[in-house]
Amino acid sequence: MKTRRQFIKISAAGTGAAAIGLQSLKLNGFNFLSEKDEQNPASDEEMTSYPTYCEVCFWKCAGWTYVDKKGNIRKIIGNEKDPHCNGRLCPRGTGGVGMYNDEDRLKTPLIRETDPEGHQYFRKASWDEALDLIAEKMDKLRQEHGPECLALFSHGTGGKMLSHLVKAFGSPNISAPSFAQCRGPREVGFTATFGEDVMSPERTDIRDSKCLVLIGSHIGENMHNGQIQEMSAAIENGATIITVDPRFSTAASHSKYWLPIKPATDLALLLAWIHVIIYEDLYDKEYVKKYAFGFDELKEHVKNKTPEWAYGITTIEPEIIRRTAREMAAASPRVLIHPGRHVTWYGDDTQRTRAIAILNAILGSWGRRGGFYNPEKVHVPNYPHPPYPKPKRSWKDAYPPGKYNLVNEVLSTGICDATIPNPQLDCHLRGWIVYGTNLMASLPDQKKTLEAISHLDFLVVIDTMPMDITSYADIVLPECTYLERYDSLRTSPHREPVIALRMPAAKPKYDSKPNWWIAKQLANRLGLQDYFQWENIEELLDWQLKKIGSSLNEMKRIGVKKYPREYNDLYNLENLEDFEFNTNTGKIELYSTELEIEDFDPLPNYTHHPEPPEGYYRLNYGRAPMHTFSRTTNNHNLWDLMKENSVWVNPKVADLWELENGQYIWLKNQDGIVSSFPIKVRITERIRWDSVYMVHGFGHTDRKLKRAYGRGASDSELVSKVFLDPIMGGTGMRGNFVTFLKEKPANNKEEVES
Ligand SMILES: Nc1nc2c(c(=O)[nH]1)N[C@H]1C(S)=C(S)[C@@H](COP(=O)(O)OP(=O)(O)OC[C@H]3O[C@@H](n4cnc5c(=O)[nH]c(N)nc54)[C@H](O)[C@@H]3O)O[C@H]1N2
Ligand SMILES: Nc1nc2c(c(=O)[nH]1)N[C@H]1C(S)=C(S)[C@@H](COP(=O)(O)OP(=O)(O)OC[C@H]3O[C@@H](n4cnc5c(=O)[nH]c(N)nc54)[C@H](O)[C@@H]3O)O[C@H]1N2
Ligand code: SF4
Ligand SMILES: [Mo]
Repeated sequence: MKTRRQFIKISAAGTGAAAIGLQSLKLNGFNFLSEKDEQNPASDEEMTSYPTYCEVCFWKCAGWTYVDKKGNIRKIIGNEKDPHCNGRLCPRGTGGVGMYNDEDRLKTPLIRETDPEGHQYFRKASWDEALDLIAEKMDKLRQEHGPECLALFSHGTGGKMLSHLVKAFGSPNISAPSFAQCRGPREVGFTATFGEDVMSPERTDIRDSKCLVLIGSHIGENMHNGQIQEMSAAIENGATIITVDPRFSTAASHSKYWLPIKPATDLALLLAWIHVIIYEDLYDKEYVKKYAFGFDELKEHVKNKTPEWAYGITTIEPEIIRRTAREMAAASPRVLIHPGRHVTWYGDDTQRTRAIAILNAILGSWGRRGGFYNPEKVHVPNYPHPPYPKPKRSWKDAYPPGKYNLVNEVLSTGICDATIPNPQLDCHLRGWIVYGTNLMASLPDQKKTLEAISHLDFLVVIDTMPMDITSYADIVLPECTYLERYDSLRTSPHREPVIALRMPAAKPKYDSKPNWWIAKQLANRLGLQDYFQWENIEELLDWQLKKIGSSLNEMKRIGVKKYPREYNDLYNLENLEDFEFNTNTGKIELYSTELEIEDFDPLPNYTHHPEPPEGYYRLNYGRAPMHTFSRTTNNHNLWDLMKENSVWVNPKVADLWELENGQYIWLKNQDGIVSSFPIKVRITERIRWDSVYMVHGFGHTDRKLKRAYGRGASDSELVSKVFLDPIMGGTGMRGNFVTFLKEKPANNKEEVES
């Protein structure tokens, strides 16, 4: 591997920013935070509020940013009209101000330079200089290799403008880690069954559900706002919660049944549930008769998948499997087996989510109240522009023809594959723009990501913070935070079609700029100005809003606007209306013809996954309520609430290894990779003896993140082994195993700063 690009640490200056007092309040058992600004008692009347929607995670709750007379952002509160949040933000949304006043932010454009001794460093540059250089590199790539050799990684709202630029440039290679590293298998599995995907926010009618089954989904730690509020409402209304999780999660503690399943065996449980529901005659016969295809094949398929069979695999007792199946059937059709969100676990994830979809189908929950509702969104017209050029090649050329036919988004890991030169390919990707995604934390197998990076002609990173990925960039562009900019309208699907506006509450700090300006500036330099014919984003937004009966002025006043449903009923199958599903048979495919055509199992089968070797434990990871991935660990408001992660260890295991609570240890995985930093031991019964657990997003390697650097360990660096989903290329990441090191190993890469 070439080592041309040295890891450069971005320097930061500045002093500490004023802390905002955060006060915890309990909402139906889940911790929410309300903000209490103790330093400045300014009342709401003395402040001006501006509409926004949150960018701390991808639930995008709409809210109001309050600014005092001196222009300081004082607080963010939820917008009552918004169905994503109903007026309440989660701790991260409230603490979002910390993203704005983080003194470690990127402050100016940076360009990589090499001194005469070969030492590489970043030099501050003007915007003109940085944009000229990027345009020059993009143009060279276009001339010499074709525009398809460019890739964009983007996660977050601002990526839309960059995507528009990259499509205009002529490349189809636009990807987010939220597909192949997150919800991809679910979308492919549900589409194969119902002809439609689950979407974000999920179309789950949790609030009206009488029985909610969570398989892994750790709602409560996974803080997707609307879901938590709805789950609290369902619990208050007496819904039965069944949680399947090897760990005693927050959701498990609110459940009637907790099934502490042996990791990696959920498909056996799902097949046994389907068996019980069919063979005890508990399924929704009318619904299945009217809508489903392949019931007889399914019945035959699960004939021997008895609870006794599943017990041997899952360790869940047959009686519990039967009882929970009957609970679901008793609630049918107001039952919801949640499809999950981060579902890239073991590589058979599309088949596992297929089994979830099938279970929902035979219980008649799709299109019914308390099951899956039928979402709608507002269609906002695009500002007129010439058609995009038709790309001649794509990332898929890195694979044999026909591979991943069922994939309708771009695989992030596929971009890496298509960047590493391959003799069978006439072109490989040579330039990356990375917008709002910290690839070192979000992609598994860091060695492969680094290899791909080493083959690039150029790497541009657009971020707000000096993160792990910025250190590998040739050019770094500092974006202003979501509180300092306009963005595209939020048009996510929901029960009622709804739009939300984000507008700046303050001027961009330092020399940072918004994504739309960056995209337009690059377009001007690349001869693509016809794709950006508006002067500024206000003009674009006002034009779009007027086309849908609103205006920028109106939206500045109200922030959120709801529209009537246009196309279909919310519960479109409630009364067993005629309906043609978007599948080959026009039916809900219990037996998938689409998978059969592609030579995959048309009905899901249980497959056994590797077990940890002697002395190793399965590395399990997840979320903490007060952090989002790797993006919030340096946010002083949220850092105050949780400064580092810990590794959860079962007391039996702790005894065996003579580990003590609070002791710092290093983790080593099956490939000999040792965590860069030590992590604190947390001894708890809440984790099984065969696994350990840690919160994702910690263990930052850039010293300029003054709070986050070296705090806790990174699960991402220990996920070196990937179990690829053969159907859609998702990266199963839960088949990694770790052991404990009490001493810092010699030659460990990083040291902890005190
Ligand atoms: N606070 C906060 N909330 C977030 C996010 C965040 O960063 N911070 N991110 C958001 C995003 S993008 C996503 S995708 C979601 C992710 O949230 P989820 O979709 O809920 O996450 P998962 O990773 O699927 O689930 C983690 C749970 O799976 C359990 N688990 C591990 N192995 C197994 C197994 O083999 N079987 C079963 N049944 N369970 C297992 C773990 O113990 C853990 O409790 O969270 C969202 N919400
Ligand atoms: N090992 C492991 N890998 C995972 C997961 C896991 O739990 N464990 N989770 C997976 C899941 S579910 C998902 S969805 C993905 C998430 O993957 P990512 O979306 O890549 O998540 P982050 O690590 O938070 O990276 C976000 C980056 O965006 C930057 N950023 C924040 N706001 C802005 C902004 O306004 N503008 C710009 N330009 N940049 C901004 C942040 O500083 C940070 O560098 O990761 C996946 N990968
Ligand atoms: S759930 Fe929390 S972090 Fe996510 S968008 Fe809503 S308020 Fe922001
Ligand atoms: Mo995700």
